[in-house]
Amino acid sequence: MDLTRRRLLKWTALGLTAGAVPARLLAHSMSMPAGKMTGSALCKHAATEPVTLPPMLDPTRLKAFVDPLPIPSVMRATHGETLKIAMRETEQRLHRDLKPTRVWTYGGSMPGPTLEMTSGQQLRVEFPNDLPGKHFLPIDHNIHGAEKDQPEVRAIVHLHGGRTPTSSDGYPDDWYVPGKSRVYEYPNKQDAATLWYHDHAMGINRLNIYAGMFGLALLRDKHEASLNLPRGEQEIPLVLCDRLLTQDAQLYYPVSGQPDAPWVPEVFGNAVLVNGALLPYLGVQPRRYRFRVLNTANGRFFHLSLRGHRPFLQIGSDQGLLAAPVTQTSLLLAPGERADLVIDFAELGGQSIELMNDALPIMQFQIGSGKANDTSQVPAKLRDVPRTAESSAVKTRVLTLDEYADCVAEPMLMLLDGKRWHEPVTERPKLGSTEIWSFVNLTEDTHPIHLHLVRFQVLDRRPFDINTWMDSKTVRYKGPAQAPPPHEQGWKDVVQVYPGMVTRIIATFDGYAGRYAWHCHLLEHEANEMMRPFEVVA
Ligand SMILES: [Cu+2]
Repeated sequence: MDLTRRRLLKWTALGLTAGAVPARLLAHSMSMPAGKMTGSALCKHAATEPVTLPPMLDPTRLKAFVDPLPIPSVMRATHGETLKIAMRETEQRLHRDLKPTRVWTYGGSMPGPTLEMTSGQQLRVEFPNDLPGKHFLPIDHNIHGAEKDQPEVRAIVHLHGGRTPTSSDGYPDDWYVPGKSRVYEYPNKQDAATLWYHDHAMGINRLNIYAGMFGLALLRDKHEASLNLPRGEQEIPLVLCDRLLTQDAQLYYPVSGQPDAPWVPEVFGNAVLVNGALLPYLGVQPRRYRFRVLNTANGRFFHLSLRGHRPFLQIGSDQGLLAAPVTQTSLLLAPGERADLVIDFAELGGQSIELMNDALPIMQFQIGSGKANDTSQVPAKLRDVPRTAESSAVKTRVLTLDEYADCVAEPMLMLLDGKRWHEPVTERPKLGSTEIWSFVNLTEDTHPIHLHLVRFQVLDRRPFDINTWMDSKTVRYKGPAQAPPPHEQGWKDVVQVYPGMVTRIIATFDGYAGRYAWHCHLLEHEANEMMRPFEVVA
């Protein structure tokens, strides 16, 4: 039995959902671009031993919908004061019948507190690193930035989706150790959007985020407030992630079986958490609710629907409101992406309905009986989202997404444009200029690509011939360009770059000059080394 097959069985034995996981793992047994990697480096995984797993939790044996959905606490700076949120280890109960789980948090809970921010008003947040000196998840010292001579525990906060000066953007090399602290300044000179904050420390943020270091940040503006969307108790965050939990309800981070190189290409859990809870319920009234949905998973795409494929409205995406609401019956949310949804429970009084990920429920809405006086609205026009004209772009960059497998077809490295993080900066857009970035995906995976600093629009996706690219580095299209669906026509900061396609985005690099990161938001890819710097030059 070859290794890929063996690992696949191992993962399946963990009770992972049928279908999605094996397909994605299998997708990795692909050929590598010829001539890029040769010699013994290719055989880094050849000596892999079977991994002895601790006994794992079977979440299907837990009683579902007995815990109320936790709502993260809210922090706002009403008088311009500096907020303080310490990174620290704690224990958190993920389900009524489970022992508490060790987690690393912002402010003592996973997710951390929701930051409430106002467009145009600067927010200052101090994030002291009060984490322990030792990591409790397996560091791979072969990963760039996580070498043996580096401190084990390092952290830096990135406000995902924020238009932030580079000094406060959480540049991955800019980490600090336990006992140190830093104040971040968020000018918030941007439209209302569902942002989030998470760790970005070089080489280990996949572990820090897995440990629990993420939280929501809701940026509001006057226009959005004028729309009379559901608000207050009818506006609910849904922060989604999956985790591998042991029978003792502790986080398990999978390893390769190579003790010196424990990195694995993707991580999928046996338990889906909503706001840090396993199979919670939310009591609602028979009226409209607005849900701010965020996928913070390391590797899992959530394929969300309501049971029975009951329709709901999508009103926003990563960077705020869409131009108009879109009726959806399901939604595929990649790691890093956000969706702003409105669900109307008016016809469901006295009933319950589950939020599903594929065929599995992840939480339940329990709708009260009687009538609710709902004065909220979802206007047919939400805001202007003018399309950025292709003709306004001064430059088009063609950038490849690459994956390199070892001698036993195990993925061992992913790159952007064939380059590693530490190589010289090659993307240097001029401040205020508009560019098209054209992602040529040479792998067999969808990669959610995220650019810091900017918001962008998806232009199109178009199938291309990979063999022609391999032979001559030219794009030969095999079919017509496909416009993004309506829910992807708003402002975005993560784009799902499909296999076999060229995906084009258009962005104006305004805001601040300086060095930023762009990367795949599958955290294991990002770590090894699907992340590159770019520099906005004044
Ligand atoms: Cu990726």
